[in-house]
Amino acid sequence: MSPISLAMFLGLLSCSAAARTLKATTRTPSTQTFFPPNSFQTFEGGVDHPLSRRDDASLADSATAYVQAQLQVNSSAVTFKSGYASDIVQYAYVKQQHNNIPFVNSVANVAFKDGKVVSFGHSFSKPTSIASSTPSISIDAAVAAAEKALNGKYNNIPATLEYLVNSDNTASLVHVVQIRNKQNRVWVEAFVDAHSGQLLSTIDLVADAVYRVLPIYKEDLTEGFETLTDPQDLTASPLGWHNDGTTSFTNTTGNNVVAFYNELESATTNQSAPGLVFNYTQDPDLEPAQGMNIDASVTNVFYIINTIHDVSYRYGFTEAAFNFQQTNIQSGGIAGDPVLAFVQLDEGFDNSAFTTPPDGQSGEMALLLWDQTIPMRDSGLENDIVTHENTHGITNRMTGGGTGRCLQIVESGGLGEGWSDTMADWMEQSGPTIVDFYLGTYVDGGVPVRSRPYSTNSTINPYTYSSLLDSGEVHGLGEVWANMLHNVLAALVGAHGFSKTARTDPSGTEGNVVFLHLFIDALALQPCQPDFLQARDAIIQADQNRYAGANKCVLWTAFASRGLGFKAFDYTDDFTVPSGC
Ligand SMILES: *[C@@H]1O[C@H](CO)[C@@H](O)[C@H](O)[C@H]1NC(C)=O
Ligand SMILES: *[C@@H]1O[C@H](CO)[C@@H](O)[C@H](O)[C@H]1NC(C)=O
Ligand SMILES: *[C@@H]1O[C@H](CO)[C@@H](O)[C@H](O)[C@H]1NC(C)=O
Ligand SMILES: *[C@@H]1O[C@H](CO)[C@@H](O)[C@H](O)[C@H]1NC(C)=O
Ligand SMILES: *[C@@H]1O[C@H](CO)[C@@H](O)[C@H](O)[C@H]1NC(C)=O
Ligand SMILES: [Ca+2]
Ligand SMILES: [Zn+2]
Repeated sequence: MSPISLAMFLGLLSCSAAARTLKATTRTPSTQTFFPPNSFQTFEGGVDHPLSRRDDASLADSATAYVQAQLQVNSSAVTFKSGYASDIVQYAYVKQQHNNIPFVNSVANVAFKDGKVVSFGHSFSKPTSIASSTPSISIDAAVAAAEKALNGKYNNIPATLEYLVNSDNTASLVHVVQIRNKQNRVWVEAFVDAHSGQLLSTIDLVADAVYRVLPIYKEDLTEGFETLTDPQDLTASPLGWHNDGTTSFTNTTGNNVVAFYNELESATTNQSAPGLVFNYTQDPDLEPAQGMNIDASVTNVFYIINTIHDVSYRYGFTEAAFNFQQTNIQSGGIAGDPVLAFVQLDEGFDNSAFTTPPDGQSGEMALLLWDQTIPMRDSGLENDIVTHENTHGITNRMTGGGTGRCLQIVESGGLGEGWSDTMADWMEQSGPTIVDFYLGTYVDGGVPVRSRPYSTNSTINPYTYSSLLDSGEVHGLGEVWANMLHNVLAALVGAHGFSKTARTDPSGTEGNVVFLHLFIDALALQPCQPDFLQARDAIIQADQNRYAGANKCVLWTAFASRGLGFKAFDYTDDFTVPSGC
């Protein structure tokens, strides 16, 4: 069996498990979109493509020519969707098309380095029948059908006409419309058959953090607050954090994020004193909405999201790589999409979420209160939760070229949860000994929300690749991946030391710098709907691209230590490394 069909198999397994346990399943319509099997190849130093010898070939031309040659299709079947160059690699994302209409779920991605192809992923299909490319029903009729079926409202984002490959390998012509229901936290792309008017399926744009609820444990939150002066990184945010490219603000509005109380975009937090001073003292004895506590939390959330913007920007989550900014300073990407942060959102308790629409539309972070303690606790004051949520935006945007559609199958969603925990883990490590990491210790009254800490000690965290079979739920899968990456981080830091300036200086050679480069680079390389094996391969290829494979054996050894070794397959652990390591 190929890794691909395995991924789908795991997806099926986990659907039934998810239906039993997850809040997400009551929120999400049960109309998941089919994704054709994908494949992913990495080529170490690279292979030639048809236009290799043409110096003036554009990224779009090189990518479409390569895909045509590999898949033996002509130019009418391939369209360039997006692409950009990082400091070392050029990434291209293309789609299958028919009669100039692009496919939703048959896509490809090609990465080039020094004129050679270093990786290629695709989920192109050969449908047995393709619906007529002239719609029989109007967009208005499609909107009405989707609103009715999903009990939500069309949000007026312009509809598109696309082809959707179905599980029976036919291709339907669909109107794609976004439907929201704020009460139920539904926000989906809906695919409505443009001939029959039937809602065929949806893509869920919301990534939830669903946390385990454990006994109450009171804890004071005075530790941790510090007064920071000018934390903004002017390389990543040349306008600072309070200018959106048009206007200067003295509240928590800026180019990267607008942070505000509840759902009132007008309820940003004002400076407490002239000169952009935001000095609000949180009082742990008061409820989150009392005293200065709202302003303290909004200020913290604004600071964290801006910091994540700046750190991830330094490592490659730039405008061209489909990031979140109101105004794009560097070229590439679509502007007008700062993160909107809803602090103390009044839509339930004990949760938080991040929704990632395509590049050009704001990501939305929903931070709820936790009612496990008295007074209640505010997830905006737990940095690892804000970081976790924000990282969903990074991974959903960078995988597959800015569509927000490429971490949808359960195994890919599990990777997404893992990366989100890992980013928080990375942010909180402070020295050359990589310490165990507990996600979510504050909101839940002092009890971590994950089942185990991430650890290099396999007594403390025994999860391996085969543990995926024990969990059908994205956060459970994510724990396995985050524990592997914790071990990869520890191995790289063990090999190359630790940089205390890694958050602002990506030029170092230390292990934590190397780790974050590989983390970000691999997102752009991996295919749409990656599985664990493909995500691992993308990290190893990213090392080839950036460091000429200098860390290849360190990486293999770390992955192999947690069962994702050279011969790992079909959720069976393998602890071996390739020959030469
Ligand atoms: C591409 O192939 C399709 C059938 O596979 C054919 O109908 C079409 O004419 C071809 N177009 C070009 C530009 O060669
Ligand atoms: C922030 O302050 C500006 C005035 O400086 C105001 O126009 C704007 O509405 C405030 N932002 C929000 C989102 O409330
Ligand atoms: C922020 O300041 C403006 C003008 O100084 C004021 O109108 C607004 O009510 C303040 N907003 C909040 C949330 O206090
Ligand atoms: C912040 O406010 C407190 C009082 O609430 C004050 O003691 C402190 O000096 C202020 N800090 C700054 C930097 O303004
Ligand atoms: C791993 O954790 C176990 C349980 O806490 C402990 O007994 C053991 O000494 C640890 N091993 C190492 C190498 O630290
Ligand atoms: Ca953008
Ligand atoms: Zn999450």
